[in-house]
Amino acid sequence: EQDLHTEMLTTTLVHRILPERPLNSNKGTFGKVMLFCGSPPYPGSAYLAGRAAARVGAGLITLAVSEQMLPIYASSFHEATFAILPERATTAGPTENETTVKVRSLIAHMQGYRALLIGPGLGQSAQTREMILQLLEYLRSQPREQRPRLIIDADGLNNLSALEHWWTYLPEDTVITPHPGEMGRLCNGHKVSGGDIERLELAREKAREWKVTLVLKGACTIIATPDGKTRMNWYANPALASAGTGDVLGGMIAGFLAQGLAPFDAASAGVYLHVAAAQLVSQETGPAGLLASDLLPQIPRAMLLTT
Ligand code: NPW
Ligand code: AMP
Ligand code: MG
Repeated sequence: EQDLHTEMLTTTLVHRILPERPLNSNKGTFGKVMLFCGSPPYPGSAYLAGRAAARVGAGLITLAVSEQMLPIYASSFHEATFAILPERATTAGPTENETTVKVRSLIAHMQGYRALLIGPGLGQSAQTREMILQLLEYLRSQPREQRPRLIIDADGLNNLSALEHWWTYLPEDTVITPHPGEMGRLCNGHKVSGGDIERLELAREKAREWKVTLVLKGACTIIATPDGKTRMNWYANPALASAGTGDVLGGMIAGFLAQGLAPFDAASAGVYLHVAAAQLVSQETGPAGLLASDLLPQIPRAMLLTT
């Protein structure tokens, strides 16, 4: 018989999880987040995810962007720093291509970072896929304590789901955050259907099989770990059914990973506070018309309200 036990996300549980803010802290205390996100059709993704990571309290946010994209972010996100990935890179030898040079540059910038978010708005070009694979290979080669914790969302997942046994490319402790469309692609194109109990069982089974912390998004979001633990968030809010809200969630979870939360707790705090922030927006505006960016200033308030 299958074990359906699951823990509901509540204010009390999230309050217990949230990182402390010691009086004598500095930005290093709260960790650095690197984001490999955004591409010309989707610049907003990196902005939303990066600011969301900052809003949950991470110390420093760095966007890895091409020179071409830099002006967009530099003029809108003044607190961020940038890892500028060289375009038309001069290669050091015959075996090195432009992709390798970009990845090497990103890895050099990533030293000392505690979280890495790959995916929102990245697109699905051959070069992007190759960069992701090279980054994953690097992360897998590093000792656990010396590499950033990884979260993969959106096009990060779409680029992987085309590969057979895609999950074997991931380092340990990875968090993935598919919506049902992305989850279907990760499951060999099988559509994700059924009610919340079926989704809970699917999430539990796949988190075990793929050895990931799986955040299966939806009106009811389910979080499952490789060892069979699950949590659920019941606070549905249709205001969240709008573009860019998933990018905000990915950034929030990355921001909590940077503060040292374990993957299951980082995902739980992110999911709960994402909806809590949406409730604060909807108190003013109702169930329609939420802009993903409206969530951002409400995130610290939502955290305050858990105390
Ligand atoms: P349908 O149509 O509802 O039947 P895609 P995307 C399904 C970036 N963005 N329940 C849905 O099914 C992202 O980060 C950038 C059931 C449809 O088939 C990505 O990199 C923005 N089904 C990229 O754009 C703002 C659901 O999934 C498919 C479901 C593409 O991401 C927007 C749609 O998903 C966006 O975040 C649910 N709850 N949710 C920006 N401002 O820069 C989704 N589906 O094809 O993966 O497209 O999610 O828009
Ligand atoms: P994405 O599709 O990647 O932009 O992600 C959408 C985000 O909004 C996910 O975190 C979903 O769980 C959340 N979301 C969408 N619709 C609802 C809803 N009706 N109630 C609660 N959360 C929702
Ligand atoms: Mg998304």
